[in-house]
Amino acid sequence: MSQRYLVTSALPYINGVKHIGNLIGSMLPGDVYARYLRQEGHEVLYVCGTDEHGTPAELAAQEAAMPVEEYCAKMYDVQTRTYDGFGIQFDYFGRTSSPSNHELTTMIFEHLYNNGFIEEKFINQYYSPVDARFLPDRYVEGTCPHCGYEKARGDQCDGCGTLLDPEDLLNPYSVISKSKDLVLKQTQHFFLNIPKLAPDVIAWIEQRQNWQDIVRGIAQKWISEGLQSRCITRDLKWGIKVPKRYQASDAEDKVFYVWFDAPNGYVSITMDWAIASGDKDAWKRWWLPDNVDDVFYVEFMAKDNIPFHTIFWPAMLLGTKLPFKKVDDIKGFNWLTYDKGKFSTSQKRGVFTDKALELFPADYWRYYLLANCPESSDSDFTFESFALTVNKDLADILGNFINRTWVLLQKYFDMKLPASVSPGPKELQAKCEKIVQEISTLLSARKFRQATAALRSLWVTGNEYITENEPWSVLKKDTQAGGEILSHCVHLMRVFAIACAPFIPHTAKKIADMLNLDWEDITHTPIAKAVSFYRLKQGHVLRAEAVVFAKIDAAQVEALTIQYDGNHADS
Ligand code: B3M
Ligand code: ZN
Repeated sequence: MSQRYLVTSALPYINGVKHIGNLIGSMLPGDVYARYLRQEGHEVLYVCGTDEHGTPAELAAQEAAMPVEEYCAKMYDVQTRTYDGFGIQFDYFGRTSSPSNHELTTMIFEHLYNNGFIEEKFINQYYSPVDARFLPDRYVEGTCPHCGYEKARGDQCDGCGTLLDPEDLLNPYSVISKSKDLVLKQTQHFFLNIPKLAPDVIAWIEQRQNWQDIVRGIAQKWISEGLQSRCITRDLKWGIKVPKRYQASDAEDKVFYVWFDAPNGYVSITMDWAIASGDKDAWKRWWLPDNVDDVFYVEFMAKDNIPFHTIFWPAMLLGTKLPFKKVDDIKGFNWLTYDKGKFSTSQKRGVFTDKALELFPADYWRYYLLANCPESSDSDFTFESFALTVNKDLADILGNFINRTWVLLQKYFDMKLPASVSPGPKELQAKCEKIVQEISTLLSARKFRQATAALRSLWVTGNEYITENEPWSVLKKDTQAGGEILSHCVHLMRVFAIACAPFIPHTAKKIADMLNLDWEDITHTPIAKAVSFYRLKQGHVLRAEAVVFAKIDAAQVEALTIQYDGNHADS
């Protein structure tokens, strides 16, 4: 198939380091999928970047006592380095504050305006005399009228998840000064006329029967609750400015609402990738292809982002009347909870991505998170279950198999492959063939939890083979026969490296190094073809240094559980 694949992960907010739940809810599965497709030989473009506008960015910069541009530049670097540490292989990791996104978002607004999908309204908005400014979204907090949660934000209630307008809040106060002296003042704003776009959006969604239930369900819910016009401008300094010529002369300066510019970021980041790769028009092949079916576009995100990607952004794109590529499939994720509760930045509850990498190697996290991916329901992180998974699957199964093979090769064969055996005993081969097919099918269907379980069963198969055949005993009597068993194990390790590559690439690379094999070759062999048609030659030189998985002991689990429970904020 000549289809090319466009992959995006929800753009992480700039306001701080993300926790491991954010990682498994978008970027990590996006990476596994993109790596899998590249390995299959497909042309892939995987883009992501920081979402830098809106009140969260302004407020976080204020808290850090930094100018917002500087704060964003710093956090962009921090996030870039962190994802790199996890081995997330973006083709480009950009920023929504880039000039290209300013231009693109302005262009999209103008098309929507000219096509009659933008309404201008004068609305009442909270103004804080103490702060001498309007208070958009998160600058106002108060009590949720639906659930009574007392720290509901002006845009959404964290207690019950309902989307709110600041005026819905009871007992509102300014987040900046805590002042309750707020007055409603009239000011001009622009709205995206979603009701007018609704027939097109609904017809478009109707063609998306392949979407997974959680995604269709959330989209249908928004539609059945009645699509309403949404305000797309805000009274903020930081953001993409609404062109002056559209603003009433007495209006305060407005910028676009963060959700109006963030999704355009997928396109503008691709434009920045194109510029960096030396062909500034290369983005058009992905977003304005001659034939939309030449590109298969998959988005990865957590469930709270689904309404914006199924309705709001498609409505914007449809309203431009430009032939933009729109999403083919959305992979939505439930929540990863932390010890049965929420991750919390302010309370330092849970493991954040920068700390995670200081604690354990990236592949421990990748493997654990994929094995426990919150796909069909929420899943819960505890250090206890983390240690159990690492110790059992990585150390006892995969590590033990590799270790036993390597010790014997060193002892009896001076790290040279004893025999040219391939593809291995019939039964073992058949078993492995079946599993690699399964892994490949599951990855292609974007079922990460099951795919990881299948990967594990491949390691189990290897481990059972070596346990049942006892090369350590055979070698004492028959070097030839023992050498053959070990050679089958080496062959299996190559299969492991190929199958592991999208999931735990650092480990896969180490195994390839042990086998003295070319990494390029490993990452260009489709997983389903890992078993057959390969022959390592007798005498092939192997490398002594082996991959090790250090076990996590009970004392360490206890210490970490206490350290990250949110009651030890100095950790
Ligand atoms: N930044 C929300 C989030 O990080 C938002 C996603 C934007 S995707 C265009 O969950
Ligand atoms: Zn609520």
